Amino acid sequence: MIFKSALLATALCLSATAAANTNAPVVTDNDDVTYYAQLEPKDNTTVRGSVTILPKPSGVGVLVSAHFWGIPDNEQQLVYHIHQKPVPKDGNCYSTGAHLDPYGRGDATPCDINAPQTCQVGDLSGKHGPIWAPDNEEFTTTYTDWFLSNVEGEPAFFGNLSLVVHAADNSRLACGNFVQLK
Ligand SMILES: *[C@@H]1O[C@H](CO)[C@@H](O)[C@H](O)[C@H]1NC(C)=O
Ligand SMILES: *[C@@H]1O[C@H](CO)[C@@H](O)[C@H](O)[C@H]1NC(C)=O
Ligand SMILES: [Cu+2]
Repeated sequence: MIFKSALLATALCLSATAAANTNAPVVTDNDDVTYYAQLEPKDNTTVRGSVTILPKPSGVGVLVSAHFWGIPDNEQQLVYHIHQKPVPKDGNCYSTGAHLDPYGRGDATPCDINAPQTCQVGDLSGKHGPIWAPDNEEFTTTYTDWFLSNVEGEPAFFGNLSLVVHAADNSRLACGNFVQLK
């Protein structure tokens, strides 16, 4: 009897874990390592740039520093994400899969910038704002993200994945892989 209810409790627990809309937990055990992703130059876009993800002294969260340039002067916002697969040798940004989404939130509802824990972990522009450069074709930002992990094997680990920049129509403009700097 005891065994049976333990099994039942485990099953209930598992189904709760698998349910959609699980909030991303704050990552508190990040390592002292830096990752960097540079967009591979593409002939059909002027967009270039990189994202550097640095450790914070506390190990709680990570510091994201993004720099993009060559942004078309058409007053449209670009978005950028960490995607769930690396860019293959042929450089095709459409081979990088969907967003890093370890808690199974899905794409159905847009990310609420005021509740970033409810967003897909890889949705950097959803959580922190789009690429927006109406005047000078260049955009720089730095922020803390609480939900990314730089520790291999953790659900929110991004170090073997890719950065993808999309146009306003969601087409994939440019992409590049994360590499560890130290
Ligand atoms: C990235 O590393 C994680 C381990 O943290 C592994 O589970 C996953 O399969 C790797 N992803 C790819 C696309 O190699
Ligand atoms: C850029 O070129 C690639 C390869 O030819 C193509 O797959 C992609 O759709 C193009 N992107 C845009 C925004 O035109
Ligand atoms: Cu994307």
